[in-house]
Amino acid sequence: MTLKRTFRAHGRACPAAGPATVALMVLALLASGPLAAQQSPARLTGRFDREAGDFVLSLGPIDLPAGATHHQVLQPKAQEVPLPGAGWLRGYRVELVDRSGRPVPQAVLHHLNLMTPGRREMFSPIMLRLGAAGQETAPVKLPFLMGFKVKEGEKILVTAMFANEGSRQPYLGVTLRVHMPFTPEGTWLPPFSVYPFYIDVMPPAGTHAYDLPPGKSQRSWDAHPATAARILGVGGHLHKYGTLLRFEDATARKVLWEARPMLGPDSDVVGMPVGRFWWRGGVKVEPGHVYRVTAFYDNPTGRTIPEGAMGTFGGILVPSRGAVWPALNTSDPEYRKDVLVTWAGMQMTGAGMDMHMPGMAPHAPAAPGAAKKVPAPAAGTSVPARR
Ligand SMILES: [Cu+2]
Repeated sequence: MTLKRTFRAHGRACPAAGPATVALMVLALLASGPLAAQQSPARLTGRFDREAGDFVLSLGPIDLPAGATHHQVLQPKAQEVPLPGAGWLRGYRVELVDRSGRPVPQAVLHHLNLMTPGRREMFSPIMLRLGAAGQETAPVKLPFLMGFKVKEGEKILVTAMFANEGSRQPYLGVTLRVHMPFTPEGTWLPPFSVYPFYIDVMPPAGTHAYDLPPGKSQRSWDAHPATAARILGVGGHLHKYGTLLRFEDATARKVLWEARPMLGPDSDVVGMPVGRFWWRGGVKVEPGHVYRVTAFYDNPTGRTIPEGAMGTFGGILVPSRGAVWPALNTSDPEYRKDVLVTWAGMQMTGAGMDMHMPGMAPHAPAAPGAAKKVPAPAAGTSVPARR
């Protein structure tokens, strides 16, 4: 993916938002601006494509003037639709067409986030993330016979942002379609039920890009699962100058997975390896342990890059035998903040993000998931940079 572009987009898109500033940002957003005064006509609809076997989300129409930054586009609001039936979702791919049905390049997709507002994440109380996509995200497909079980009428919440920067071609009446392979309940060969999970190096709710200091740096987030589970596959997302993403059991002082980004010309991050563990029954995680995600960067520019970094880790897991998925707590402050930020359209998670369901990513080589001993971290601090 062209991280340079993602990166610039992030620079403008993700105003630094600590918890204290989010409320102010909401107010600022609600206050009148040239675009805030206008309502986007874009509506979200869902239908079942029986022929393809896909549940299809459609969001549009969206007008993308030539050269428009995401600030100059009338962005669709966060919206949700109910699923028409019970079954299993098995991945997603995005498609964009203009009002005449002509294909529109995926480069106009700044970011897309798919959530199930009626459920929470395993490692935090925020809404469950089903997936994310940006301009370079390839189709995401769960391994054969794995799926995320959904109920009839369950809602899918969609946030998306568009831009047409660096293009002389306007695109009018654009519709974003998200095709989600769907296996209805009652099938003769039901998929094995798995869940997505997501951990960011920034706090769960709010903006996830952060300022990248010059030189070597690292940022960590500690979390624990609400119940015991087995992680079947993982992946992640870093920006330019990212050098390593690590997931470790801080309690057991064991690295469970780490990967260096794949680099393209200009040292742009073009992808991240994925880790696949299902062949060995998964990697066990338990509520009594602390798990740490760390993003390592080495910024050679000699200056701080505003909103220049992200560190996102995610994958698929199954609750251990006898464990049940944690219930949503709508009074949890972190959950409430997530809802506020999401519906205000300010959530920047996942611009250029590969996915939350790795192991489904085509072309991504498996990374060694070998467990290694790491130096003992002091409680609540980051592990020493070890590159
Ligand atoms: Cu990013």
